[in-house]
Amino acid sequence: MHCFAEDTVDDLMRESISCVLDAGMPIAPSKGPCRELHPVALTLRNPLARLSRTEARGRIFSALGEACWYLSRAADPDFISYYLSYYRDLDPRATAWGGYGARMFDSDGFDQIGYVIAKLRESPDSRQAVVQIFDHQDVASAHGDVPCTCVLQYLVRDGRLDSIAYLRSNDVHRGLPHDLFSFTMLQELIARSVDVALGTHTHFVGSFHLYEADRPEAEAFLSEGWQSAQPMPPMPPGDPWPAVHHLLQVEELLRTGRVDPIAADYTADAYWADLERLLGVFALWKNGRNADAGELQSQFVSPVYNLHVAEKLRDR
Ligand code: 5HM
Repeated sequence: MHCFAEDTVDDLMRESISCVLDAGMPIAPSKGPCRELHPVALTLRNPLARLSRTEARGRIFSALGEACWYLSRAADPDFISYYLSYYRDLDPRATAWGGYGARMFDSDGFDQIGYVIAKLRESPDSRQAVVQIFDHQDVASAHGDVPCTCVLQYLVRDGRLDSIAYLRSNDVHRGLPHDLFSFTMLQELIARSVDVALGTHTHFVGSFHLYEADRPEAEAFLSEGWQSAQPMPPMPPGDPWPAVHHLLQVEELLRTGRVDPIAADYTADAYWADLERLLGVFALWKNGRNADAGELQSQFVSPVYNLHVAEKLRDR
């Protein structure tokens, strides 16, 4: 068992990538040769430190897009393909099958996240606040996308919400930073909904691997010696779901080109407006309009995003 506990995603990635490179065993699954550690436990002590400096190359945008995809409660393949090119190569039926959003929020008509919130409000010591993602149906017949996340669990202890994930399989270079972003955003949404503080996030992984094809980028990340990205500001207190609803409305308008990112109806709340503006910057970049982003760029309230936005806009 390999255990890592760090304050930031970047420190977790540095420690765990180094260990995969040093001690990983070669395996040859269908998606390509890898180095693998098994099993692995990673604890992110500060879930707000969910941004990786590697995300300055664009992962903040795909990670936020993927989180919105989950929150949209659907599994629309076009939605996620807009943010992550990996899904463009996947059969849309596989993406629609494997998407987490419907499983989390509308699993055979049951809203698992709503259940977790209600359960923890009513009985904070509960051990039943569990969200199931992987299902036996995923393997009972062949599917192109079998969810890697099996289960998420939430525990309120000492007035803080801890989140625990079990993943049967996790790719340290691409999957891990995205999964940590979405799962800790979800953790913070649940913590606000239950009105408790944010605890830690622990990620248990069966197969923790680095594809040989990603080794050069992973080694470059280790050798660059960057400081970790700044933590995100905390989500405002109170019920976050109206703000999520607005975020998803703005996201859809931007993604489908029905609003100009310069003139979108960004919300008044600084925290949520920054997230909406990140999606606006991404929409400009997608349309080759990097040069138009100046005004939008100047409207960010938190300085945390400056680096990520500036680097995205340098990327043409
Ligand atoms: O053969 P398998 O189904 O495990 O391949 C899926 C690949 O996507 C693995 O490398 C897995 O680790 C990665 N993955 C991830 O890291 C996939 C998902 C989607 O469920 C995820 N994290 N959330």
